[in-house]
Amino acid sequence: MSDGPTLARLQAAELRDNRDLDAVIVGAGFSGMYQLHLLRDRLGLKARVLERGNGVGGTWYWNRYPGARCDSESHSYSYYFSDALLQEWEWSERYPQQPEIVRYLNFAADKLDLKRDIQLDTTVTAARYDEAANRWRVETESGETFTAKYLITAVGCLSSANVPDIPGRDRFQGKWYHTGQWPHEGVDLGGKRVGQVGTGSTGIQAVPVIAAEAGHLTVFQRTANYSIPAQNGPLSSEFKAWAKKNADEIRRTMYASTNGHPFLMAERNVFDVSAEERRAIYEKAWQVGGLRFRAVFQDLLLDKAANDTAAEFLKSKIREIVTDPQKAEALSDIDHPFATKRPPIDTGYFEAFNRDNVSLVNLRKTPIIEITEKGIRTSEKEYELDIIVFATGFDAMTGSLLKLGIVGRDGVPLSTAWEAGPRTYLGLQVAGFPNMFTITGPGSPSVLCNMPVAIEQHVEWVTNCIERMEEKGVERIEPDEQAVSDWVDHVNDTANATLLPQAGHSWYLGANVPGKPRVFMPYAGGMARYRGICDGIAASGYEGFVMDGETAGSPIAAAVNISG
Ligand code: NA7
Repeated sequence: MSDGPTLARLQAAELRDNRDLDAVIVGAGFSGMYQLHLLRDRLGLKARVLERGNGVGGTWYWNRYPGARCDSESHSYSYYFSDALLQEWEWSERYPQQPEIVRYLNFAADKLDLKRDIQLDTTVTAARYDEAANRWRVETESGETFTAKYLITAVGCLSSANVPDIPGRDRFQGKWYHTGQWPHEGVDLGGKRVGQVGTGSTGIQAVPVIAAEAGHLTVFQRTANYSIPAQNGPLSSEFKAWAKKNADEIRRTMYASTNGHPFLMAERNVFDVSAEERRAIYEKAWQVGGLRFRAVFQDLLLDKAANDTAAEFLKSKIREIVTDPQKAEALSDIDHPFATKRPPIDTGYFEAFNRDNVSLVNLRKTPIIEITEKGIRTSEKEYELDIIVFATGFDAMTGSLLKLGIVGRDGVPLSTAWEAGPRTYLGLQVAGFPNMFTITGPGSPSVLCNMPVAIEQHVEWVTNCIERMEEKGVERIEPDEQAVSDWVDHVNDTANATLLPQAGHSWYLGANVPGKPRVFMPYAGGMARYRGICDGIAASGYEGFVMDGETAGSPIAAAVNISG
C-alpha cells in the first residue's frame, strides 16, 4: 500500500500548522535572525521569518555594489549576545566587506539552526490585524497566508531603494543599476563609460572601486560631502586575540557610548584647547581614521562654531588631496555642518578624482535635465554613458515598513496613521497596531547607532515584553496615544538640541524622497540614554503601553530623565 496520500495529508497539516504561528517576523537580517532565535529558543514560541531575498543577510544581501563595506569596525559589527559566536568567528579586516558580512550571517544562522524557520523568496504584501481574533493575517506575494499573535518587523532602515524619477530614465539604451539592488552576478564595468549619480556613504565607497575598473567614470554630485579615510586594513592576529579576550569590555564600551561604537566620546569641548592643539587632534583622528573622528570632541554636534573647526579641517584636506583646483573647489563646497548627514568614510575617494579617467559634474551649477537614449543631459551638455549607477540612497526608515501593506485596528493603514510622518512609542510600537513591534523603527536610535547594538537592545526588549505577556496571559499590547505624542515630542526636542536638523536635505529627515513628510526620524538622544529609558519603562510595568485595554499612563516626562 502506498503511503502517498497519508504523507500528503501530513505535509498539508504541517504546512497549516506552520502558517498558524505565535509570531511572524519579517526580514532575515541581523534583527530578524536574532528575534527568531530568542522567540523560538528562549521562549519556546512558534515563530517564522519571512524573507524576500533568496538568502539571509537583509541589507547586506542586497547591497552588493562595488566597494560595499560596513563603516562600523568589524569587531563591533557582530552579535554580542553569544560568546560562542564571538569566539568562533574571525573578521579579516578592520571594516567588514559585504561578502564577509553575508558569510558571517550565514555562519550565525547555521550555528543557531535558524534556517529551518526562515522562509526565503517570500515577499509580504499585506499584514492585517483581525481584532476579533486578535491575530495578524500576513499575506505573501505567492498567495500564502500566515496568522500570528505577534507581528515583528525586522525590515531594516535602509532597504527600500530610492531611484530618482529623472525624466527619460526608461529610454536609456545602456544599463542602469541602483547600488542597493546590485545584480548578484556582478556588473562588468571593464572599459565602460560609467556615470554615477550620488555621493553619499555608498557613492563615496563606490567611486574608487568603479574608477579602477571603468574606462571612464563621471561622478554627478548634487551635494558635496565630507569624508574621512577609513584607514582600512587586515586585522593582525594580536588584535583578533585581543578582541576575543576583551569581548566583555568592548560590549561595556559599546553600551556606554552615544552611538554604540567600541569607543567613547572624548570629554572635552572644541574650545577647551588651543587652535594648534585642535589641529593636532584632528590630524591624529584623520590618521586613525573612520567614525572615531566624530568622537574627538563632545560638542561637535551641539555647537555650530565648534563644528565649523572640524568642517574647515576636513575641507582643507580635500583641497590638499585633489590636485585639479576646479574639482577641489566643487568637492569642498559643502553646505551642511560636519556629521549632520551621516559622515561617510572612504578608501581613496578624493584621491580618485586625481585619475585621468574620473571627471566630476557639479549638479548645483549644471543640474540634470533628463536621461537620454545615450546618457545624462545636464543644463550644460550631454554625457554619453554605457552604464548609470544610482547611488541615490533609500526611502529610509519608513519605506520598507510602508511597503508591507500593514493595516491596524479599525482598518487603518499604517500609511494613513503616518501620513504626517512616523509616530511611534520608543520606535517600538504604533498606537492602533496591537502586538506589532518595529525593530529599529523610526523614533529609536537605529541609524545613529552601530546597528547590531541597536538591534540587540530592541530584540531583547521585545522578547522580555512578550515573555511577560505570555506569562501573565496578556493578549494585547499597544502604546497609549498620549505616550506616543510625548515620545514624538521628545524625539523632536532631542534632535532640535543638536545641529542634526541643519542638513535640510538629509535622509534622516526624509528630505531625499519627493513628497515624504519632513520629520527627523531617528532618536538623537544617544543609545546609552535610550537603553536606560526603555529599561525604566519595562521595570515600571510598561508605562505608556496599554495592555488588554488598561493604560499604565504616559511616563515620558519622567522617563526621559532616567539616565540623562
Ligand atoms: P544617501 O546618503 O541618501 O546619498 C544619496 C546620494 O544621492 C546623495 O549624494 C544625494 O544627493 C544623491 N541624490 C539623490 N537623489 C538625487 C538626484 N535626483 N539627483 C542627483 N543626486 C541625487 O544614500 P547612501 O546610499 O549613500 O547612504 C545611505 C546610508 O547607508 C548611509 O548613510 C549609511 O548609513 C549606509 P543630496 O545629498 O540629496 O543632494
